[in-house]
Amino acid sequence: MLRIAIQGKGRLNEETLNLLQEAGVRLPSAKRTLLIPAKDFPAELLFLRDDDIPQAVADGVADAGIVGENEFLEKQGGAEMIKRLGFGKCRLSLAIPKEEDYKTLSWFNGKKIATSYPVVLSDFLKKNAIKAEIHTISGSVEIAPGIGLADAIFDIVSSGSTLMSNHLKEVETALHSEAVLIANKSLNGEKERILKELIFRVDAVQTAEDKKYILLNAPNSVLPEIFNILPGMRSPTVVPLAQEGWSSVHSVIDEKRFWEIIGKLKNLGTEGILVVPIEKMIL
Ligand code: PRT
Ligand code: ZN
Repeated sequence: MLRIAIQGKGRLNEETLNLLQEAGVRLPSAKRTLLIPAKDFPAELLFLRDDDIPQAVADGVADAGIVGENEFLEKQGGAEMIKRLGFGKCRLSLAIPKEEDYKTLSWFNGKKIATSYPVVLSDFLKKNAIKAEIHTISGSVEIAPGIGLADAIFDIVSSGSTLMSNHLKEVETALHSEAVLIANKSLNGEKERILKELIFRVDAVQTAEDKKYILLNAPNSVLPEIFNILPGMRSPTVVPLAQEGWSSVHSVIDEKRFWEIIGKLKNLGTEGILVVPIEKMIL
């Protein structure tokens, strides 16, 4: 049994549960308790505050966890980062009052910076040889300059609208963060095996996410040109149609190249193009 710590409520909760569900780690629909065994997979989910997840995994209270990279880096040591998960994206940035004239990081020398991420901030300042005072507060960091508690802040930014409504401007980004899968460094053989299976499944979900399955009908004369456009997993599948001289072609394409590929295929005289999402993909 692998115990996975995830955020109980908050920004990461829903997407974490979605990802786990797509990986076949489903929860019974009944009531939410602190610890719930998954259906059809040897794991149980432990619902925690995001701040507590890195430590819980480091201490072995949980075997693995899903948490923002910002929290993982702040609570240094212990757990091991396994994989980036592609959601919960944000950045950790320095912001200062809008009206300040800002040119370089040296602006921060001798200043007081409010943050909930003193460890990440202190690393960043050290790396850039800036000497500033760090004032740790646990919430509503963005109001600190307005009430005279600090000269600047170091906080999570996503759209930037919180900064704007507090008359602040983002001037430096220290970290681009997203949700990450972390694990305890000394799992036993059985837990290690379950974690490997989980990683395998998450990989399959992620690989499928930016791919589409495409089916189309084409005159046989243009098949060689289609093979140049459509890569497929090995190569496209070709099935003859009942109508003489025509085939059905099946392949997998990159979401990013979707419109480019469709344009080229239409120009070749293909018909009946169907594009369908792929749920899982094992390479
Ligand atoms: O209760 P618990 O301690 O578990 O939750 P929490 O309130 O500490 O965290 P939560 O749920 O707000 O965020 C969990 C994780 O989501 C963070 O650790 C980040 O990894 C990630 N994340 C992604 C964010 C944001 N985007 C985000 N925008 N976390 C916080 N914010 C805040 C930001 O601080 C700002 O004040 O949302 C506000 C709005 O941001 P703007 O720039 O869009 O205005
Ligand atoms: Zn928190």
